[in-house]
Amino acid sequence: YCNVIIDNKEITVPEGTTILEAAKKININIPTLCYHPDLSIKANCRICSVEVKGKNKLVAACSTPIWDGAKIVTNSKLVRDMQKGVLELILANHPQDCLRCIRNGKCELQKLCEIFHISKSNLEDEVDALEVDSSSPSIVRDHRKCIKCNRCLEVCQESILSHAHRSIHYSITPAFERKLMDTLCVFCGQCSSVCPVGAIYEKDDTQKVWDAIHNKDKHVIVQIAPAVRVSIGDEFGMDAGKKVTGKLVAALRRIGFDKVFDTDFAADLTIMEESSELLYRIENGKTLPMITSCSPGWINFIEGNFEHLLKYLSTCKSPQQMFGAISKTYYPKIMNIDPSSIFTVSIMPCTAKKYEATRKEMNSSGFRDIDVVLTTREIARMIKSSCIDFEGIQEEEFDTPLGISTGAGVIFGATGGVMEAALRSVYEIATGMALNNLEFIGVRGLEGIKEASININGNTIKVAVAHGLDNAKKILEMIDKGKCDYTFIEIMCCPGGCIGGGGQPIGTTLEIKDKRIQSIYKVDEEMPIRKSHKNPAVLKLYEDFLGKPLGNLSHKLLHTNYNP
Ligand code: HC0
Repeated sequence: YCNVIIDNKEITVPEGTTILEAAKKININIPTLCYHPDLSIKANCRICSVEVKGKNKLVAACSTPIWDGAKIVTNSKLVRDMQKGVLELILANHPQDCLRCIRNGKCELQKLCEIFHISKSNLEDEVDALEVDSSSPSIVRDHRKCIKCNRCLEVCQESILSHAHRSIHYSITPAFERKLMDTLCVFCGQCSSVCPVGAIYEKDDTQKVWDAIHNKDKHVIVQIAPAVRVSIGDEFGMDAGKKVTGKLVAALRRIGFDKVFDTDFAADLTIMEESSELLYRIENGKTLPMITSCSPGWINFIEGNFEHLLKYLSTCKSPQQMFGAISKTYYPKIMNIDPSSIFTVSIMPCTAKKYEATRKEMNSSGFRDIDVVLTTREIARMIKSSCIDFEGIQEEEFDTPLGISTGAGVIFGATGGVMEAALRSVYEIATGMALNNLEFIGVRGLEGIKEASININGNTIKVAVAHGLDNAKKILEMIDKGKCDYTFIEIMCCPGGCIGGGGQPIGTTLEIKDKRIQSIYKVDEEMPIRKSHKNPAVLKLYEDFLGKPLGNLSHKLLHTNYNP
């Protein structure tokens, strides 16, 4: 242990504790910028410098382990001059157009400037005239705003970003300064959720939605992804993980959507198709293992890097796209509406979903499955700009029938959820017996690769769940080497699954992800129906329209194939 004094306060901390961590324990806030609790320590911005008392020496608090007998001062003149100097240097190379920036009010640099009363750099303006990269439908890179903290580079699952040039021309960029669309970027958006400023952000599609809502000829419907209901509360200062489904439904109606539906309905539909596909493959000796296909970042990854393994993917479209296809066919039929007037919006925790919706093959109904995808952050902006008191708004129910769902649908939002939902149905469909214990604990939690097995009609089916592309790669390499004995595999691109998607509120950490996961399982527990194949609205959809899972119409509308 080390006995130390920080700003005249004594504290004892275990050896190895950094100065930043020790200060936090006694509620002393040291400013940080490149530091992020879930990423490695870089110490390259130096804004967290503190003074070693009596030595006239500054050290970086984020990276320096405290030592026994240390006397640290966090607010001396030396420290304050250093902090202001760092901020002025950054500002000298940063556009000062905060009102026009997407991160206005949520920018860590802006916050620090406010704290230190810095409104303008006294240094000469050196902002580079770099072009904004808006080549992808998911993410925008505005290099001029980059403060070179390296968070994006570190969180990038595909190592798309790297260092280039030296001195004042130093930059973080894809190799050869390519545009994102010309790289193997999977558009997961993790970079955008850790960027402390507005240098990487979700492509804002909110105006398209406002235009549709204000167009009297459009019938505008919206679906809410499983993971958004336990995350959007963060945007309104509510407790992390708080379930706010009813408030979100109410807020979307206030904004002007004609109907508010649930992606969980389509998740149940996906389970019907995916379970049937799995059983068909098992019973007919077709390609196994079968791998889930609902995470678009994951699909981009396998298409870009392992095209020879595409045959292992389920042919099911994701729930987002299944919802879209149904919203342009079955829904207008039962509502007696012209399908060309329907405008379908998705609220997703994910930036890659924007890309998925633009894929050329996602229009088998004759219309685009999905017209616009908004991330959690974008819909929060729409709610705020509608002056809605989100925390105070009275909860409302989803519209029917595309708002009816089960507990199996909602757990899609956490890693392992698709697998658990599938197993609940596969077992009952294949054996005709009731499954008593619905909770497959083995596939829950944040471990990188999880395994479980289930006995179906005397055969043991081994399954696996992976999240994050490093883990996905391990699974693919096992398959490639013929060393994979799994029958069914769930893969989600983002660490933690969709609750940790790249379009989720800024400030998402591991701790917050964990709270969202717990909340999602609680929602499942409280649902009256917890198995997808018992969803009455899905059963009626088959009875009145689709026929049966894997039938001709299902194939046309709900399945797809993948491109290398
Ligand atoms: Fe997900 Fe989904 S669970 S990918 O994470 O499967 O984005 O929340 O909406 O489509 O349902 C995201 C979340 C979805 C889809 C569903 C799946």
